[in-house]
Amino acid sequence: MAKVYFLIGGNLGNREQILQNTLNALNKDVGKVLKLSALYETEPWGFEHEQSFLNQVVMIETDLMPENVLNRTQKIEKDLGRIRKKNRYSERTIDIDILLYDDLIVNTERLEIPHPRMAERMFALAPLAEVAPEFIHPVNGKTLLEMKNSCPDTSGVSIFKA
Ligand code: PH2
Ligand code: MG
Ligand code: MG
Repeated sequence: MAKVYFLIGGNLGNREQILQNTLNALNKDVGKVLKLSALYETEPWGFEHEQSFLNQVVMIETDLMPENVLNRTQKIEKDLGRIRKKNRYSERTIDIDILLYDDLIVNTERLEIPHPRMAERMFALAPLAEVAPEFIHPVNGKTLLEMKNSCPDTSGVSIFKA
């Protein structure tokens, strides 16, 4: 069994309800949910929008290979009403990103694990370091807490619901 850390979040619709529906779908179609961070309210990163995000990290135990995890999470995004725009970053009901899959390194056309931009994103590192502070990033060798503490991102991140 592999342990996979996901970042889930969105800024459209009933954000809290959509995160709950996402957790239920992950638990059913990907694997057992073992750990959850608090819910974080986070400022849109990389684009402007009037509605802030709710983000959460979830740790799941699965026997699916990374590509199959991605297939399932993309299906869940679609089922929950995700509409992809052409812009690189834009508002959305739900995004499910694989941050870490054990200490595996994957670099394919479809999938990069660890998530290549997590070091620059407090909206990912704050909930991730809450759930797994001592986990060592397989590429840079730092703990997730060290990564959070050295993250240069100053965008707003606060606990919405513990
Ligand atoms: N996801 C992005 C881009 N910007 N900003 C916040 N606050 N939260 C996100 O999950 C997020 C983002 C790309 O997927
Ligand atoms: Mg994302
Ligand atoms: Mg995504």
